[in-house]
Amino acid sequence: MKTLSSAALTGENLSYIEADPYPWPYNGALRPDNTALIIIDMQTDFCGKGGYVDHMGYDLSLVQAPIEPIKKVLSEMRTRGYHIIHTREGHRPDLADLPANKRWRSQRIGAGIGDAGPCGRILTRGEPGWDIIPDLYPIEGEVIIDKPGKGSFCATDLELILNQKRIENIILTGITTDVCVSTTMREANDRGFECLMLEDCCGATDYGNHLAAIKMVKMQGGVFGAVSTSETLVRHLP
Ligand code: C5J
Repeated sequence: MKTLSSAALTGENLSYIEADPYPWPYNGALRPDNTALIIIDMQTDFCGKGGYVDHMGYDLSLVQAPIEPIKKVLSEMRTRGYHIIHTREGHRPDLADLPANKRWRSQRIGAGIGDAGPCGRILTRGEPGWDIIPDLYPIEGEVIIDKPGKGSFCATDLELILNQKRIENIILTGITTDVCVSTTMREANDRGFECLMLEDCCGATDYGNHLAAIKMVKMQGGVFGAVSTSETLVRHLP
């Protein structure tokens, strides 16, 4: 049987997304069966009123900006049969998986993980604030990864699931660009996955950090992968 990698080598059936610093994916092997959209931490705690990020006093408009672009990409990729994966950062109700230093740091800035807030206990599994916002809520059949840390591979079964589904390419969206999206992209890149970040589908609590995180992906010829936009992706998606 002919594999897609051999198709790429012989120049057959290649599909690329216009991206910086190279047309993505590197081998042109872009198909619904080998490509996943990962939507990272689009939870009320990270972009909603009364959530964790709001508690910390950040401008919510920065982390809400990607909602509409992600909605468009999600709808297109769902329709075309791509794999869709959602993640949620949060901790067990007994906080057994919450490192003491992470708890201490959150309490120090008045947004203690596990403490009560207007959306329930902050970043605690099962609470209203911890769940994914209604606009981007997963549908039947989509994978949800619950993670205790920033990276989506740490202490989760994400790698096993990607391998079982024969996924080679990952399109990254969500919040925050400089923390959970960036950490996940780095973890995925080191595991051999070909990664694309959609810049308008990401947001950070600090706009300068958002731009810096995007810039870091593109250095050294695309050290972690490539960067594109929702509009470009939708235009080129096979
Ligand atoms: C943070 C995240 N910033 N989803 N989490 O704590 O980026």
